[in-house]
Amino acid sequence: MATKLDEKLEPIFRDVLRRNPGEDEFHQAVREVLESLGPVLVKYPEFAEQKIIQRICEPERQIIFRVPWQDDSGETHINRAFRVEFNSALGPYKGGMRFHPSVYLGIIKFLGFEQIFKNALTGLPIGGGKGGSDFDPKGRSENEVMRFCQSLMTELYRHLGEYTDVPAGDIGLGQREIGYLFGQYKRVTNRYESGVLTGKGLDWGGSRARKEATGYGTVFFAQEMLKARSDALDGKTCIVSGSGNVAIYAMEKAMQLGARVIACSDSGGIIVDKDGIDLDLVKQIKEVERRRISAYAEERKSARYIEDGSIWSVQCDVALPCATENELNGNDAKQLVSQGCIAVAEGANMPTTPEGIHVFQEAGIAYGPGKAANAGGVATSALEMQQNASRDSWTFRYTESRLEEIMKTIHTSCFETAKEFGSPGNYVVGANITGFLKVARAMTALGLV
Ligand code: NDP
Ligand code: 2IT
Repeated sequence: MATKLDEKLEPIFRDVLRRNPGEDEFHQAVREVLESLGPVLVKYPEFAEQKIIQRICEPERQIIFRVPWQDDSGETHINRAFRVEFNSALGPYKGGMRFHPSVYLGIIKFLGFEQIFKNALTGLPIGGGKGGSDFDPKGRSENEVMRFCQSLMTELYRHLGEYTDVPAGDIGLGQREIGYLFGQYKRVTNRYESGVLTGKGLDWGGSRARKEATGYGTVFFAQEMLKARSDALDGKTCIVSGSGNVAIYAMEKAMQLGARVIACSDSGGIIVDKDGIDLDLVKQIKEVERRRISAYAEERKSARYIEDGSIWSVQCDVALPCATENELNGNDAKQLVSQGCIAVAEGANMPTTPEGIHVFQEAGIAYGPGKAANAGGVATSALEMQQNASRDSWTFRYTESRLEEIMKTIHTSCFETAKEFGSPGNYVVGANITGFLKVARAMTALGLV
C-alpha cells in the first residue's frame, strides 16, 4: 500500500529503521514525510548534499529519566519520562508532554518529529520537541498527580527555559498538570519565567483561546478545505472521536459554524445522540467531573452508548479524529467514504493509518493531516509566549482572530505547495513540503550544527 520511496530516500529510511529499532510509530511518521520529499530533492539537490533529511531524522537531544513518587497509601512507584528535543533551527524546542501508559520512546519521537514540520507551518519562531511519561493519571487523586508532576519537574527543569525548551499539554496533561509543573519549576529555579510552559491558567500567565485553540483550529482548517471546494460546514453532519481537550473544542466550533455534531467517544466506547451532542453536558462530565463518556447516555434520553463501538461506522459528512494515533484504519476509511463522508480534518496526531490515508486520497475527499489541521494549538502556544515576553494579555476575540488567520495561511500554503509540486489537492504533500522547506532553509543558513 505504501508509496515507493525515491531512490535517494530509500537508503535514508533504511537507516532510520536500523538506528531506531522497534519504534513503529516513529518509522510511520518518518516514512509519510519522506514519501512527499522526492520532488523536493530534484528541485533542491543541495539539501541532499548537505544531508538535511538525515539530520532532521536524528533528534538533537534525547532525555530519558526516572520519576519516583509515592501514592496516597505510601507505596512507591517508578515511572519513566522523556523529553526529545528534536530540532531548534526555527526557535526553542516546542511541543507538548503526554501522560499515558502507552508512552515509550517511539511515541515521543513520532510526536516530536511531526512537531518540527507542524511548528514550521505556523510561521512562528518555534522548533520541535515532545515529551511525556508512561504515568497513567486515570484514577489517581489530585495529590498523587501533583506529586508526580513535582517529581518529574525536579529533573526536567534543568533542560527547560523560555529560550531553550517550552513544553505544553497533550493527552492526559492539561491545565491542572501545567499548574503543578509550573509551580515546581518556579520553586526550583526561583524564577517566575512565564514563557517556559504554555497552556497556563488565565490568572497566571495563560493565553485566552489556548484551551480552545487546537479544536477550533482544526475546524477552521476543515472549513477552509470545504471552501476550496465551494462548500461549507453549515448544515453538515459531523462526528468527532475522543472527548478530551481537542475533541470538545472541535465540537464547539463546528456547532458555531452551523454543523450538527452527533457523536463522540472515549477509550471505553462511543455515544451517538440523534438530537445533536449536548456540549455543556460533555464538558461537565469530562472537564469537571472527569468521568467516562458513558455517563452522557445515562443523562440524555436521545443518546445511546455503544461500548467498544467504532465511531467511524456513524454516517457523517465530516469526520474529525481527535483522540489518538492510528485510531482510523483502512476499513474505517472505506466505511466513512462509502457512507458519504466528504472531509476529514485531523485534530489528533497521526490518527489515520497509511492505509486509511490512501483510501481518502483515492476517493478524492478533502483530507487534512494533523500536522496542518491541528497546528492551531501550538500556534496559540506561541502567541502565549509572545504575550508572556511582552507581559501582556490579549482579548479572546483578538487571539482567536490571530488563530483563524494562521489556520487560513497554513491552508493556503499547503494548497499552493501541493499544486506547485504536482499533487493538487493533496494536503499531505503540501504540509510536508512546506514545513520541510522552511526548516531545511534555516538549517542550511545556520551551518553544520
Ligand atoms: P485529552 O487527554 O484531553 O483527550 C484524549 C481523548 O482521546 C480522550 O477522550 C481519551 O479517552 C481519548 N484517547 C486517548 N488515548 C486513547 C486510546 N489509546 N484509545 C482510544 N481513545 C483514546 O488529550 P487531547 O485532547 O489534548 O489530545 C487528543 C489528540 O490531539 C492527541 O493525538 C494529541 O496528541 C493531539 N493534539 C493535542 C493538542 C493539544 O493542544 N492538546 C495539540 C495538537 C494535537 P480516555 O479519556 O478514555 O483515555
Ligand atoms: O501536538 C501538539 O501540537 C500539542 N500537543 C501542543 C503543543 C504545544 O506546545 O502547544
